[in-house]
Amino acid sequence: MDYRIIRRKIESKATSKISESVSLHNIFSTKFLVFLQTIVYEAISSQIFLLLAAMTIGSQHKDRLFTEHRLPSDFVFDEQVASVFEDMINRSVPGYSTIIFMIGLLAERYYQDESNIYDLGCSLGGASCSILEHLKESSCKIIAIDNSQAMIERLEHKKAQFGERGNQIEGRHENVQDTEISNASVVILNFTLQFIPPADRKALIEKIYAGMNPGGILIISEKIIFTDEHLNKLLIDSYHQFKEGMGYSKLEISQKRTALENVLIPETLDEQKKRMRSSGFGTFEVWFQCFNFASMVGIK
Ligand code: GEK
Repeated sequence: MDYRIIRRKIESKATSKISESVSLHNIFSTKFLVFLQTIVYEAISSQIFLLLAAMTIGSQHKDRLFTEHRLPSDFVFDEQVASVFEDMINRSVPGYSTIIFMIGLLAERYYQDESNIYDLGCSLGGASCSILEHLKESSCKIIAIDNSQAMIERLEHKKAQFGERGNQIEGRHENVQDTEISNASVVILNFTLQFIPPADRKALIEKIYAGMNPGGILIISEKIIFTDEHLNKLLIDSYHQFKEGMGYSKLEISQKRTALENVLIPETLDEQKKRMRSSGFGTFEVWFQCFNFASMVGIK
């Protein structure tokens, strides 16, 4: 909801009501005008109340998890995070909505009839929903996996927006490392691999490759680091500037960074490339990058 529009409406209503009452001055007595003005002001203040109520409801979904000073603890994808996740990821990952849209486009191009689509570490199912929208005519099956119960519960509600078609997304509360991959033409790891222990990442990519059909696509998006120290600092600083621009304070940025330190382990693009090649992907390339965030495609 755009509060500026509501505020403008209230202000213009107030102005028009007051000018109306001024022109009525000639016709009605002062007593009657005072009565009229009271009604007008009451109407305006009740609208202000509605505006405040709307702002309160809206704020329940805004990510304010790191606004107050807190003791350092590792970041977890719990109920609190799930309830603000949409706002959090949109304000924390530059290009997130572009990546989500493009995942839909790529899925449309690479999906093979009667095959499976996997959204590994799906969170609220942003990528799954984009795919479902792009594959309107198909009866594709999207297997959306996350090891956060809170995320999967919310995904179930989100699916409802598609009516019957929402059932083409099968949400599963599971560790992606235990997921069996088979007959896959599209596999998505959208900012998930970075949360898998580095020593286990190769086994996961190999398992995905083995479960993919020839001609299938794997889309991996990750936070990345750079071996050149100067460049690394420049891109991290630029990213923090982006976050400030998105309304996060310096305290929020630094507390979130500390919470993610042991949980999100970024790698260089070279490390990603090497692992993809040694797991069998002949074709692999970065298709999107903004600061220290990149999205890559591997084709089997
Ligand atoms: C999106 N892809 O909106 N098994 C299953 N899920 C996991 C695991 C695991 N081992 N580890 C982490 N996750 C989404 C965004 S968020 C990225 C992905 C972020 C899940 C975790 O619970 C969380 O929901 C997701 O991976 C990472 O397109 O928050 O930066």
